[in-house]
Amino acid sequence: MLIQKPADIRPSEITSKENYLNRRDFIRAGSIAGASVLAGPALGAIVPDQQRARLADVARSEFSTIEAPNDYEDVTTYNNFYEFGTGKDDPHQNAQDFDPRPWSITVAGHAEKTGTFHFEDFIRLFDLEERIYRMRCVEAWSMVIPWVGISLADVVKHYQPTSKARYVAFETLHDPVRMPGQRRRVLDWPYREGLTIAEAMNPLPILAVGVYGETMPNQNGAPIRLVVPWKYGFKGIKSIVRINFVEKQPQTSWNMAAAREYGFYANVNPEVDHPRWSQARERRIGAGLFAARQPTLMFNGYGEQVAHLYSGLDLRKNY
Ligand SMILES: Nc1nc2c(c(=O)[nH]1)N[C@H]1C(S)=C(S)[C@@H](COP(=O)(O)O)O[C@H]1N2
Ligand SMILES: [Mo]
Repeated sequence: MLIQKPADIRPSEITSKENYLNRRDFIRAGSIAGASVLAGPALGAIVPDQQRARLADVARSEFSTIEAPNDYEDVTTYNNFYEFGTGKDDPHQNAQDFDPRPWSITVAGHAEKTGTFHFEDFIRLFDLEERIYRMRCVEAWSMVIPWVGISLADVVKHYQPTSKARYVAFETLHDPVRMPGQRRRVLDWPYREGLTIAEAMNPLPILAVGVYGETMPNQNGAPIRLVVPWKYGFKGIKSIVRINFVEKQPQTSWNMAAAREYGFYANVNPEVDHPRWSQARERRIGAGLFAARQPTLMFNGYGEQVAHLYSGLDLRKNY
């Protein structure tokens, strides 16, 4: 990392005004390849990506942690995105040529409003916010990531699910030409995830469209991905093309691959170990080679906001 950003300074205070766009420009910029609206010089020097643009007028949400975010390089070069390879550096290496625009999102199933929408039309109805969240991967590492996104609850309310809708299912783009990792059957593509309606209506989950005040880097799930901060990272499905309101608990990729290891709920829980490793502690990326692993918190520290969703549920059985 060339420049270490001090904690708790908004990206907007670091980056020069020229790099800012108004919201209309941001939306337009996304569709112009090689637009002149590049990341600030320091960021551009690390990860050149012609398509990134600043997201303007983004207020920080009260749900943000005051913990120091991981630096930009960690967030954008240490990734899990099997559509672009199974290594940590693969997504950053192999997703550079992925072009996430134009993009459309289909909303289907038990809802009053359904249809297929251009990405820009889909997000423009909702307020963008910055949400700095802890992310705990099931592999026992963690980061703090400054996302920019829209509230999933707002999206769900807008489409008006009917009483038949008990779950929301999400799907990633399935296109082995554009996502070369899908040519190997490491998972049953497309990547699939889901939440209960109550989880989706909680104020914490977001559909993220950026990090560090910029449009989403490809390797982080461009142009739009789910973030559910109290669940293991694999629930945060990337590059979403389909949102489906369903009656039955949907099949989810990691659960289909290894049900004993990855449950549908996947709430962060230091007391329920993965069959092959302990979940009691985590390695904070960027903390340094000799830093001690830190304790993992129940619900990743978001219990106050979400524990009520699971009252009466045996979290050992419903892992
Ligand atoms: N489509 C898709 N979404 C995905 C994954 C994936 O392989 N494919 N990996 C998941 C896992 S295991 C984690 S930890 C997070 C990582 O998000 P990040 O790379 O933006 O930190 O994305 C999740 N979303
Ligand atoms: Mo993960």
